[in-house]
Amino acid sequence: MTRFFLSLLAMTTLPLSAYEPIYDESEIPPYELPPLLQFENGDPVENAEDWKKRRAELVALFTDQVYGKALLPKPKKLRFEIRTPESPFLENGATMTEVRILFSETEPKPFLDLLLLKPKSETPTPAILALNFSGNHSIHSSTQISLTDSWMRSRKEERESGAVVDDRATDKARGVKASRWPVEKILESGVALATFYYGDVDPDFDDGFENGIHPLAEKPGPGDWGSIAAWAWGASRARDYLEKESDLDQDRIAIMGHSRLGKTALWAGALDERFSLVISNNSGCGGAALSRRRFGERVSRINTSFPHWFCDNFLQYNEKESELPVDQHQLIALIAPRMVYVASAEEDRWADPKGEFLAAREASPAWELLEKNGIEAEEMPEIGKPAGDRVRYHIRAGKHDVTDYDWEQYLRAVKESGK
Ligand code: GTR
Repeated sequence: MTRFFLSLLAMTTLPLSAYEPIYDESEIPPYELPPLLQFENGDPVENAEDWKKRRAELVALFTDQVYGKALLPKPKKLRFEIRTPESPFLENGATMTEVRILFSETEPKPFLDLLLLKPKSETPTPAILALNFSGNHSIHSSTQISLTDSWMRSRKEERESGAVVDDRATDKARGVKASRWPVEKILESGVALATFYYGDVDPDFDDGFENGIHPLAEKPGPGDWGSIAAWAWGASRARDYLEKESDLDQDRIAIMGHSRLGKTALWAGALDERFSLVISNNSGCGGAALSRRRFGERVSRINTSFPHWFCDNFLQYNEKESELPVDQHQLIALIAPRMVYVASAEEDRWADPKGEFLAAREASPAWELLEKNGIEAEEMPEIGKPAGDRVRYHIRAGKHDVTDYDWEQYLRAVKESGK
């Protein structure tokens, strides 16, 4: 079936208006999670050698049934064009560099514009690569940062304020998302920040995969990439560039994303073992939350609102979560023995905070098998009290968002990550 037909089917079977989320624990139907430390043939997974093979099985299942296979390899010749050479940024000796990462060996498009902010330091620093929703210019009001010129998604407010005109960002969009990006605090803590606009890689609307990086690849089939896998592929290309930066501590580079970009961070970090820490901020359904709990947003709803995010095979599991061969604790486990941070917000019921906690906890046996500590606690921690070691979790007060509190925890975690 074509992607178009399948998404139509998803829409006709479940109109958005008829969707009723479960928000009451007593209404969650009984479920059983697919086992983590057991091969698909039923044999037990007992040691680090076994885990390598089990990990490969799980990567194959998530690729084929959930996110889809990336149809582009790592380009043989990735071109890096320095658009703004390293120059002073803000105070305290920090610097800014802008790099265009070109995906075609010959053409000027498609590309991803990476913004890299580095603190002053005599020694290589840890770094966080974080995907952004609204362009690099949206994270801080500094006019030094170039305005993104890719297609920009917009809400009514952004069109009314003139921040987005004809699907392009304007100067009024500078710093519009600054509350989610405490740039000064990040740099003062001695951590570098790299970021790119996810729409450079694949504009976030269902267009039959005509734009972004898709023209470089063949048309996706039912087990091939949706947008999350495409954004994750882009994050790995940004990581390719960061490898060249001797000012960064290559053993301590995290990937971070919020919401749909938290789902992306998890998938990118699961596949790309160069990320020492993977941060999922309020990622919810298709991210850190267990699909089988069916709490808040569930598979049928996400596939209806966003049919382009996952591969077409995933549409088969609308209202049939128990038939999924995997669940999201197994996605988190793919990050072992590196570090993972799953964060929830108390009022973000749509993303199922408890389902995010349970997935992180149920992933922890993978760390224990590899002689590291995950989350031992059975119960969810209190608000504002992070739990766990190499698998870490917090729930903070407030809504679906990224706050200074979240960043403070991530800055501490990236420093502790590494071998
Ligand atoms: C919501 C979606 C969530 C989450 C969020 C976002 O509409 O239902 O899964 O991804 O968007 O990314 O902002």
